[in-house]
Amino acid sequence: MNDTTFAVLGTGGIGRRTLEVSQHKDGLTPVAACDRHGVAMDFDGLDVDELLEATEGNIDSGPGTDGTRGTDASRDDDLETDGGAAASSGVKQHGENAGVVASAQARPSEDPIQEIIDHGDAIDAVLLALPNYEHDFIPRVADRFIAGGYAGVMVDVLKRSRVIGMLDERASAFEDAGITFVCGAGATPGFLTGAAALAAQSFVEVESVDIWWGVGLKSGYEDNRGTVREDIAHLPEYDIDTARTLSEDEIEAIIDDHDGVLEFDDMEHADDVLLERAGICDAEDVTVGGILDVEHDEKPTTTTVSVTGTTFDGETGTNTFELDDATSMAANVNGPAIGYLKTAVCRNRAGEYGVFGPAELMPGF
Ligand code: CWL
Repeated sequence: MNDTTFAVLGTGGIGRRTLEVSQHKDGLTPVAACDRHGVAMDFDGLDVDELLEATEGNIDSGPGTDGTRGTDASRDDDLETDGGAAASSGVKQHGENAGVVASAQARPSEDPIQEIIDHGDAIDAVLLALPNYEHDFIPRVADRFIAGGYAGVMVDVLKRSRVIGMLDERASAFEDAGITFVCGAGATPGFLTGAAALAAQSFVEVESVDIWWGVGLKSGYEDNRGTVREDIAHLPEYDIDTARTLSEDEIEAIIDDHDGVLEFDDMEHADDVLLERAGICDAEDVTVGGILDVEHDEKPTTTTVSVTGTTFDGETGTNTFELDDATSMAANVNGPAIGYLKTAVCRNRAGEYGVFGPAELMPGF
């Protein structure tokens, strides 16, 4: 595969770890990274070490710097939920992540996403590592790329089922634009959805797919505040709107109420619609749940995909796929995101455009 240039939108935990993982992969050159304050761009390849070092340590998280959970409310909200269109005030709020502009390679920008779109000819793939507190945020960012004449790959790591339909509505617009869009390409949906598609191959009829994840996030907590907030939105007492407005102190109190261990059942994760659109089972036969432990780095439970079905010769069985407890969420989200990105670039170069899910493509390595 020829060299692939890519950009990362969002430099929170996912954006930064994707840049880091890409350093271990052949043929990938990160050329742009942005957050809501600014953009770093270098078409000879970003200096990822410098960028990570500069952005990793610049968080004025007050009480968080001693390793306890901090109180910086904006830590992982790397782009405003207006699609990046609003001009940032340029004034750093107390406790706010200085973000990408802390890197010597970056400069402030009024509209970082537009700058990336304007250089789209030199960018093979864009990874959307954005918070999805508003369901239409990623679709609206995609609209901007379509409007700006981008013709390449877009990959997101979104979670919610309802967003897939919004992207499907844009399928013909992506096709006309020459965009190959892979949606839900993280761990779940993503890696585990793809694993379910493989596990289903023994069967002619799939009865159920159950995804059960375990995540330990003690040292990774700071990096994953956005993810934790999105997870809280899945608790029965909350929804996406109430979770978005919680202060960091309120999030901390919720976590403390649960002694640091949050269990989630029946999450609205897009694995269901993505397996249905791949023809594997009905969305209603898919469940996603898991346990998040922010007091330990060890996984509280083994991440397992269980696919139950019947074979052509009348047997009923359950195929399982497990992740090792030693593999981190960062490895299991960002590895697959890059794998799907690589495959999507091949598809795009072959002239295949539109919307694809993780159960329809085999990720590259
Ligand atoms: O979708 C995500 O953001 C991650 C998801 C949850 C914590 N919010 C679970 C990720 C599963 C990773 C499984 C593993 O590393 O074993």
